[in-house]
Amino acid sequence: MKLWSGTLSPFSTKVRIALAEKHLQSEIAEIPWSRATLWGPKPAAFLAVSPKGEVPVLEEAGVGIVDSTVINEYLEEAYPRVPLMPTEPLARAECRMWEDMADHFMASHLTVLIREVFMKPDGLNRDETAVKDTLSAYERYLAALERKLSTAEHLCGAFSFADIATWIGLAFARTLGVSLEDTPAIRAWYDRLAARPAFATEFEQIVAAAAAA
Ligand SMILES: N[C@@H](CCC(=O)N[C@@H](CS)C(=O)NCC(=O)O)C(=O)O
Repeated sequence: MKLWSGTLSPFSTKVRIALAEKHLQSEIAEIPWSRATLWGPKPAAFLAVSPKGEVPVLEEAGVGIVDSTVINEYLEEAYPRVPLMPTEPLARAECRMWEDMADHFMASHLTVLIREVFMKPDGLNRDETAVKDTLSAYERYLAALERKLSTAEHLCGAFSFADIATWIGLAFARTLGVSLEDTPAIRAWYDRLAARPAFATEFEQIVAAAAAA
């Protein structure tokens, strides 16, 4: 197995954590990111399997699988020994819903914080309205998560892909102004997951890569 991945890509991190939690080995091919040039260079071998030019892509037996959710569902079907999805239909729907919500926040809202906060560390020319609207969107999302995690240890039964995707989205968002101070159930769940070796290792690598970017 080969994973085309970016250390600073939350979508790639979803797959890297899933591989580690499932105790699966994969060759990692890194697509770099820098403040100056963003994603790239992108080698021809990568573009050949990634029509959108996006990470992550998992190559297995000559097939290139694109999209973090599709990759993780493939891993679940091909390597079920350590399950990361529930089996009961309603719990599976709930799992997919939270993962989709996490993906939506990464694609639509985290990107605003990256553009306005991470890329403008001195605050110059920052679009404060966009930041305020984004933080309001996170507040509504966190309220729903807090309600769920006040009565459950995980998002859909046992530890799952939904927890992985939600955690990594919040891990990035927290470094850019989203606070978990007023959401104790999320905070406790966040800290429990952060203590898992796969999460701790990934987070260390992300912090180091962000500092160097
Ligand atoms: N829906 C995709 C989204 C993947 C995605 O947006 N990847 C970003 C990095 S986080 C990317 O590779 N961007 C490349 C570019 O903008 O050039 C997934 O879940 O894998």
